[in-house]
Amino acid sequence: MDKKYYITTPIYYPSGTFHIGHCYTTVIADAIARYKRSKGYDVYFLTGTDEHGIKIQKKAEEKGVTPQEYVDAIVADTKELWEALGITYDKFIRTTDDYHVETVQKIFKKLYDQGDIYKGEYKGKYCTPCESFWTESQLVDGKCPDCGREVYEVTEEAYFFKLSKYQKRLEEYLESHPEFIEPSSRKNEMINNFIKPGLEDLCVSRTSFNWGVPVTFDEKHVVYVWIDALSNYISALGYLSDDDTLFKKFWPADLHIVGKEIVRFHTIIWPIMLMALDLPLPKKVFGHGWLVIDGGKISKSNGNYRDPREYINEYSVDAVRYFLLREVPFGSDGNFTEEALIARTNGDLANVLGNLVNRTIGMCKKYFDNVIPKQNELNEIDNALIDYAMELPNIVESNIDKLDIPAALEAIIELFRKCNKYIDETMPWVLAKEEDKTRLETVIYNLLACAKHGAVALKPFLPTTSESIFEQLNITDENISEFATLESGKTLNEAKPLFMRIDKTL
Ligand code: ME8
Repeated sequence: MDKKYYITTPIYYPSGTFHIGHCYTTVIADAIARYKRSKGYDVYFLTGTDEHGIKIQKKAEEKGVTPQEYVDAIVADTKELWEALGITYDKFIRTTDDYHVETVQKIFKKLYDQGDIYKGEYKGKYCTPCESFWTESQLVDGKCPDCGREVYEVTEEAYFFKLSKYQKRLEEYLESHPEFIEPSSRKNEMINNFIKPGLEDLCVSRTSFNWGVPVTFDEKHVVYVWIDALSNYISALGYLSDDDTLFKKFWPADLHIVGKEIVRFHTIIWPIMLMALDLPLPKKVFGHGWLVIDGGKISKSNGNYRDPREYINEYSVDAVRYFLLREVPFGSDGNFTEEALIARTNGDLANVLGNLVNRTIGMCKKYFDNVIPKQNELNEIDNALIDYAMELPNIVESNIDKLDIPAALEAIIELFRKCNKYIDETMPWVLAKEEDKTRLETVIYNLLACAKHGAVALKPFLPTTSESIFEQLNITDENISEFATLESGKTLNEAKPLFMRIDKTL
């Protein structure tokens, strides 16, 4: 079996503080990376920032700082946010890193030398106040999509990348690799809306601003957007550098997770770039939906912005991670509201998971002085619960393989639900009263063991919670190939509430 796994998020524009929507992609990628590591894969998880372009240049000018100073501050802040969210990336790439700039220059030159990039004229619409170029299709009612003002026809010397030359090869590839774009609805959209009508060559350089990677053989030009941005996935691994060990080991990527609006660039421009460079294509591009508030994408310009760290501080990192991983059916859009975050935390985390662990450890203290009891003879009710706990890793795995993280989490919470029901059915307080010690031991043992199985399954998704359960159970080993691995006679640690019920009216 191929035991390496290369997973990436998009590289983010550092054009302001990040919002909960950016956290969505990153937390999903982190959970998958952690899961694959737990399955013994050698994982390489890449994230980073996409730092060039006219927008960044203008923002820096507005602030009276250099573009580099401007992005440095945001990148430092971003890294803090990822730390607060428990993101375990292996590398953080910045497109202003020297090695990336050099690789982009080499790629651009290579494509130029082999005739895939050529010099031409860019004709487009220009908005003077915004200093932005737009294509016809980006305009809104023929006006600038940013400020709504008139735009003017301009002509500028530019380099173009011959997408058209590779159209047929791309179509054939998509036909023969149905797993390449997921969900499949996005694949159909790409083929029918963008590829079939005919690919136009792509403008890949600009002369009207200079905050970008300079074209080595024509210094007026800087590389424009996608060749710079997409190359990050291979420059991060040392492609075309003196040391390409990581590239040889990890390329092609196993999974690029991207938002739906950039699926097009990752499934048309990126595969064509790789074909032109004679490199294998990534195994899968998954296009997820957006987190929306009242139907609008969360963003500063939409006015529905709050710093994700406020939620982390108020509700805990795992409450935020859980919400992001569980709430939105993967692939679709999902609504983000603080009410929904609170409802998820109170419902699944406090009432089901937290309550079960707390009750179980509390009963062990009450009836057995905190010492793990023996597991005696099992009956039908026990076996039904144990069978589910033993099946859980397979259910989680098959859902992760489909990238259906909400379903994987639902299956884990279901174990805790079943345990709460098991308590109602077995009524340990009655067993205690009737002094049926043998049965009481078994019931409490099974509940403790289920808490362990649940904690192991939760680990990639809610690492802090999982660790806390392990600590309370006084265990470090994760052997779950058998059910009854807890050591009878061992003392538990003090019970600690995992999630407090949030009583807050918004
Ligand atoms: O597109 N909900 O950067 P970006 C869910 N630099 N996802 C969201 C979101 C929301 N409300 N808002 C943003 C770029 N995202 C390029 C990528 S890759 C070679 C270059 C997601 O900062 C968005 O869908 O605008 C995208 O996947 C990611 O954040 C980065 O967006």
